[in-house]
Amino acid sequence: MRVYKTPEIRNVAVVGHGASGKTSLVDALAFVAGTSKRHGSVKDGTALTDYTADEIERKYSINLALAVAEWMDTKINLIDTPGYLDFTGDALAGVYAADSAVMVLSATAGVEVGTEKVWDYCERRSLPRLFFVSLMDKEHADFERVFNQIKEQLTPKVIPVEIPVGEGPEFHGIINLFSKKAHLYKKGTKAGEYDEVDVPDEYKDRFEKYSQELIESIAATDDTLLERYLGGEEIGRDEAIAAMKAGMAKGELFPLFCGAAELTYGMRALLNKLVELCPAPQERPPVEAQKWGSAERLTLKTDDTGPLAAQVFKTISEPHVGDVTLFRIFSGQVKNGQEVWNAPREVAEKLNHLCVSIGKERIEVPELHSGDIGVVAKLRDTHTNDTLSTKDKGLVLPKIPFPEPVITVAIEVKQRGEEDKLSTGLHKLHEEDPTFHHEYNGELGQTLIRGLGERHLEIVVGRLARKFGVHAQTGKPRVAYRETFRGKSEGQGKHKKQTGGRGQYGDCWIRIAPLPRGSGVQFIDEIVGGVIPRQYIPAVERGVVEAAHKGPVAGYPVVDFKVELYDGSYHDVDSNEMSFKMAGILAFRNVSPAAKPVLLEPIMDVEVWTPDDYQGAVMGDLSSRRGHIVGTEKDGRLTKVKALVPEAELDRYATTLHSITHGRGTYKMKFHVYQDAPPDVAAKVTESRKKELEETRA
Ligand SMILES: Nc1nc2c(ncn2[C@@H]2O[C@H](COP(=O)(O)OP(=O)(O)O)[C@@H](O)[C@H]2O)c(=O)[nH]1
Ligand SMILES: [Mg+2]
Repeated sequence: MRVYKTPEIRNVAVVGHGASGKTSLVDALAFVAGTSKRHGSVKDGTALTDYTADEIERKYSINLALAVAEWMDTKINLIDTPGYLDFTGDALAGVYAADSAVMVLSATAGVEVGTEKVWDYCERRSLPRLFFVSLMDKEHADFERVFNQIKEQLTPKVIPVEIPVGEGPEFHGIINLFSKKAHLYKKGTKAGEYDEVDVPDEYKDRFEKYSQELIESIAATDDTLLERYLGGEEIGRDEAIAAMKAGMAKGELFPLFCGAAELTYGMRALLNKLVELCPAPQERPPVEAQKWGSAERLTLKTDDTGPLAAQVFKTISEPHVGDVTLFRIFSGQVKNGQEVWNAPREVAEKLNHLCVSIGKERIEVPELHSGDIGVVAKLRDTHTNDTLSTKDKGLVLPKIPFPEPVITVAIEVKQRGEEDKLSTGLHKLHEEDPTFHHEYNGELGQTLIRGLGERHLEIVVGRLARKFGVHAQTGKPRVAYRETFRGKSEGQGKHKKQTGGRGQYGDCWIRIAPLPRGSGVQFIDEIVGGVIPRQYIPAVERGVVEAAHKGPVAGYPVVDFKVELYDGSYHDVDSNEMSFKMAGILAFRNVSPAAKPVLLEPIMDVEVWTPDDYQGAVMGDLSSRRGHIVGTEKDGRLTKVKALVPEAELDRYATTLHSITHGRGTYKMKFHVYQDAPPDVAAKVTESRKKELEETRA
C-alpha cells in the first residue's frame, strides 16, 4: 500500500444500531474499492472486520476494527464499530478517532436505540455525518419511512442525494440527484457495476421533487448561493458539492444515501461521496493538548511539521501476537521503527513494524502522515486512552470520555490459589477496555466487576479464561447492611482472669442510646472520681467500637448510636489496657441485644430515563422492587423517574430495564441512606447471614 499524505486521508466511523449492516458495508466498500480482494460476509464469518473468535461465533461485532478502501487516490480509513449497547465504548472510541461518520440504518428497522445513541456521540464532537439506508433489498424495505424517521427523531436537516429504484426484492438501482442519472445494477454483479441511464419515466416526478429539495437545502446554507438560485441561476455540480461539504462541516446538512452492501449496490456512489464530502484530517478543528506535568496547553493542527500527538483509542489482544495498539495521529507524523514517549507512564515505546490494518491483516508501512490511523503490536506499557508523543514535548490529549458502568456482579475463581492471576487479569482487561472496571471490596469480601451489560461481562469472563487461564464464575454482589438501635439499655462488661502470676482485670458500665441517621458512633466519658483511671478509658472505647463491627442482629456493623461510660472499677496490679478493651467488648455484647437492635438496608437514589410509552412499566417495576417513587419530570425526549429503592432489590436492574424499555431506558444510581429493613426482609437476611458466617467458620 502506498503512503498517503494528510489531504488524501478520510477517517470515517461507521456507526449505527446492531444488525443495521455496518460490518457488511465496510467489507463491501473495501472490496468494491479493490483494496480487499475478497467479498466477505458476516453470515459465513468471513467479514473483514468481524474476525475475532467471539465475533465469528456470535455473528455480531464486539470490537471496533479497521479496514481501508483506496478510492480516487484517497485512503478511506473505515472504522467499523459494534452497535450493541454493551460494547458502546468502542462505538464512542470510533467516533473520537474519526473526522466524519456514516450513520447506518436498516431499511426495515429505521431509527433504533443504538442509532440515537451514536447520533449523540457524533453530536458531542460535531462530526460531519451522512446517513446510509442499508439492506434496501430486504423484504419490507421502505426508504421513505426511514427518511421520515430520521427527520422526526434525529434531525430535520437530513437530505436525500440518492433515491432507490425499486425496494425490497425489487431493488435494482439508484437515482443520483447530483448527476441526474440512474444507475441500474447488472444482475449478478460482484463489484457494483451498473448501467448509467436516464431517469426512468415512472420516477420522473419523484426525481423532480427530491432534486428540488436537494438544491434548495444546499442553497440555503450559503447566502450568495441562495441569492443566485432565487435569481434563477443554475448551480453547477462542483459548486453544489462544495457547498454541501461546507454545510456538513457546520452541521447544517446531513446527506442521505442508500444501497445493499451484500449485493454491492450503491457502494461506488458512496465511496465517491466519502471522498468528496467528508473532511480530510486537516480540515477539522484543531485539538488542545496539555504538556504533561505543567498547566501549559498547546493548540495542535493536523500537520506533519507539528509536534507528535497520537491517541490510543483501542487495544486488541490477539492470539499469538499479544496486544495490538490502534492509534490516531492528531499532530505530527511517525516513521516505522521510531521511538515515541508515553508521558504519564514515563515509558519510551518503539513503533516497530508500523502497520495499517485491514481487518485482521496488517500491512507494514514506512511512515504515517498527520491525521492517519495506524496500528503497532507489542508496546511495553501503553494502553487505551494514552497519548504517544516525543520525550522533549511530552504531550497528553484529552481523554475519550468512556461511558460509566451500569451493572455490577461479583466474581470469584473456581479454583483456589488463582486469586492473584484473577486480579492481574482483571487489571489488564481494564487497561484494554476502559468501560470495564473491577475492585476488591473488603467489607463484602468480594471482588466486584462492573461493565455496560451482562453480555459485556460475559465476554470479559471468557477473555479471562482464554487469555489468562483463569476460570472464574460470577454471582450476586453482597449487600452492605448495617445495624442500629431503636431503644436504650445499660449494663456491665467485666473481664477478670487469674492465671498464676499477674492477673487481668477490667470492669465497666455502659449505657447505649440511638442517634439520628448519619451520626456515627459517639463515645461519652462520664467517669467521675477515677473509678476507671484516665489511661484506660480510650481502651474501653476501642473495645466498644471493635465489638460494634459485628452487631447483635446479623453480625453487620452497628452505626448511629452513643455509648456513655458511667461506672466501673479497677485493680491496682491486674488492670491494664488489654483488660479494659476486653471489658468494653463484653459490655457491648451484653448490653446491645436489649437496646432494640434493628437491621438497616442501603437505599439507593435511582434516576431512570425512559420514553413516555414505557413510563408506566418502569414505575410498576420499581414499585415491585419495594421502591418508592419520588417524582417524574420531562427531560428532553424522555421522562425522568426518580425513586428510592433498596439496593438488595436492584441486582441486574440494567438487564430488566433494557428489556422493559426495549433498550431505550438508561439509569443512574447512587447511595442515598440507610433505612430500617422491613421485618420479613430482616429475618431473611439474618437467616442467610447466619449460614454465611457458619460457612466461613467451617
Ligand atoms: N438482505 C441483506 N442483508 C444484509 C445486507 N447487509 C447485511 N445484511 C445482513 O444483515 C445482518 C447484519 O449485518 P451486519 O453487517 O453484521 O450488521 P452490523 O451489526 O451493523 O455490523 C447480517 O445477517 C447480514 O448478512 C444487505 O445488503 N442485504
Ligand atoms: Mg458489525
